[in-house]
Amino acid sequence: MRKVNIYFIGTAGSGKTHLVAAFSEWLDFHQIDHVTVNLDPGSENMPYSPDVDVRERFTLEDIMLNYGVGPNGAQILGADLLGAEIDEIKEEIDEYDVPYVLIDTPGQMELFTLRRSSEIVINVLGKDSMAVFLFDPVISKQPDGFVSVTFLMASSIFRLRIPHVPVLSKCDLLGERELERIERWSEPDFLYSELGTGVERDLFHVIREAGLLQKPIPVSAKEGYGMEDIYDRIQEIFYGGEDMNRILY
Ligand SMILES: Nc1nc2c(ncn2[C@@H]2O[C@H](COP(=O)(O)OP(=O)(O)O)[C@@H](O)[C@H]2O)c(=O)[nH]1
Ligand SMILES: [Mg+2]
Repeated sequence: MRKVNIYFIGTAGSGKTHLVAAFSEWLDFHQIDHVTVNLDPGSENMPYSPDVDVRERFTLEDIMLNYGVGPNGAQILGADLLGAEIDEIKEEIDEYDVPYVLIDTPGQMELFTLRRSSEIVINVLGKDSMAVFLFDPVISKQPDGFVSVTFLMASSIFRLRIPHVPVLSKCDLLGERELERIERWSEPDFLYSELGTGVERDLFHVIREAGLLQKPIPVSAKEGYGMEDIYDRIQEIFYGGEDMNRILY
């Protein structure tokens, strides 16, 4: 069966793990087969039980003990170990004959997006891959924060070279007017008018020219909304006949 790998990527605490749980529940409810994979060796108190879990191979604590490093060193080593173990993780995933693989990535996004092991992971797990990229609402509710997160998404697209679907996570934390304002920032003129001068405006031109100014899908893992919209985007990307080379998000 064709397997689509969906990587959940975003800054620390943006809600990746809870969104994997909520999206998995939504798929269950609609009887759509899938498997959940946790690639974060430091994950604690998870809201779902991953079907495949890197923590069965190593945890951040194991790494700190075995290599005599602190928490930051352990995260970096963990990211590199992931590349070394990914063939075996793939074998575990392949035991499930399902169309969708939901992949929860390490807490700090740069551990996944900027390290070479992520290229290895994506290559090994397969070319039918995409990312759900989370915009944290606490950061994204200021225009300069929104632009900054858009740049983080750009770096992730640039490194991973797979389609990215931007979502605005934890929308239950935003008031109606705050949400409307963020949604309007995908209109270039509106965002431009809200930005300061100088470098903010220069960077704005870069993201607009690159076609990165997108309206993120509003979602809430807590209240369970937005899941259908994510599913629809996945369908469009993989089954909608769009040219994969042309889609970056
Ligand atoms: N209100 C609210 N909080 C959320 C939501 N999703 C996640 N959180 C909270 O945000 C924090 C970080 O979430 P987590 O999924 O662990 O983020 P990760 O580091 O990106 O995996 C946790 O305290 C969650 O309870 C949501 O949809 N709504
Ligand atoms: Mg997490």
